Amino acid sequence: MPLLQRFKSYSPGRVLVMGIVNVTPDSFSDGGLCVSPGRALSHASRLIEEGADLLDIGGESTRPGSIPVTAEEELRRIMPVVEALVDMNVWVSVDTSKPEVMLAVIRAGAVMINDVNALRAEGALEAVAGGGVAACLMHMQGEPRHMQVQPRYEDVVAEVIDFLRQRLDAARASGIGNGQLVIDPGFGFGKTLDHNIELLRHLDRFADLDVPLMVGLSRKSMLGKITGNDVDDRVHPSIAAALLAVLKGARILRVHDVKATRDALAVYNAVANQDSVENYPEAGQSGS
Ligand code: HH2
Repeated sequence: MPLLQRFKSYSPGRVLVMGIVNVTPDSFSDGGLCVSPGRALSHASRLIEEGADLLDIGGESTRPGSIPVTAEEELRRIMPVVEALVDMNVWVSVDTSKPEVMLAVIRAGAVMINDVNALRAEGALEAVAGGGVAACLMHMQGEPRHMQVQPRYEDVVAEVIDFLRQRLDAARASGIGNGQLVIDPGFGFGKTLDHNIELLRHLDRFADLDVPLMVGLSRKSMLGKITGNDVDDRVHPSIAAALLAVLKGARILRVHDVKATRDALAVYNAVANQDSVENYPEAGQSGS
């Protein structure tokens, strides 16, 4: 069954919220928050209570300039968290580009591999196809260590779409079902502020690829550049960007701030999907 329809909460107009759990010391906005499995699990539980549909567990930062870690270190960080969340029946996605890590987390029960490298590592396509899980294919120019050094495009939207089309073809050719595929333009991954804004402005063009669109705009530096806000003060611009993305076709939002995103989506759904008024938490109350 296609990925999105496997969610209990699925309905055609519904947007899914993916909560971010970075089990890393150096992620750009929450590095160090979840360094131990215990802290990662209590953060994960909070995101589930706040309404996350699935969680994305990461053991290696991909922020600009970040230093790669070994597969062993990545697994040491994430495996206890992945296993505990699977035991709790949480839908787990794992943010990794390494086939060894993919194989281990798929064995442990992860339902999705979120790869900022779009399954380009040797053995990655086979790992996902063999595991029968979903995959998010993301666009990145260069690699994290140097990707923000003069990114260049003739036409950023066309080039990102073209790259994703090729990766979708490769994924399908390796046996990954079309219903298991998700794409992501990769905001901030080898892109200037102008490139990011251009992508967000034309996000509706990604509908041509005919698979669900995920976006990761949460707390990103492009929002800091636009507002002047530090990384710990980017909830409001993150919500604005997320809603703009939804209006242009995004179906999965990868976010740090689940409660704020859910609240914004409740307002969006009331208008766009004509949610029944009886479903609102305070429907019986009068007032402003
Ligand atoms: N952004 C980050 C990491 N993974 N995956 C997808 N599909 N899309 C994204 O935009 C994306 C991603 C970077 O954010 P974060 O995980 O918060 O930081 P870090 O890479 O420093 O751990």
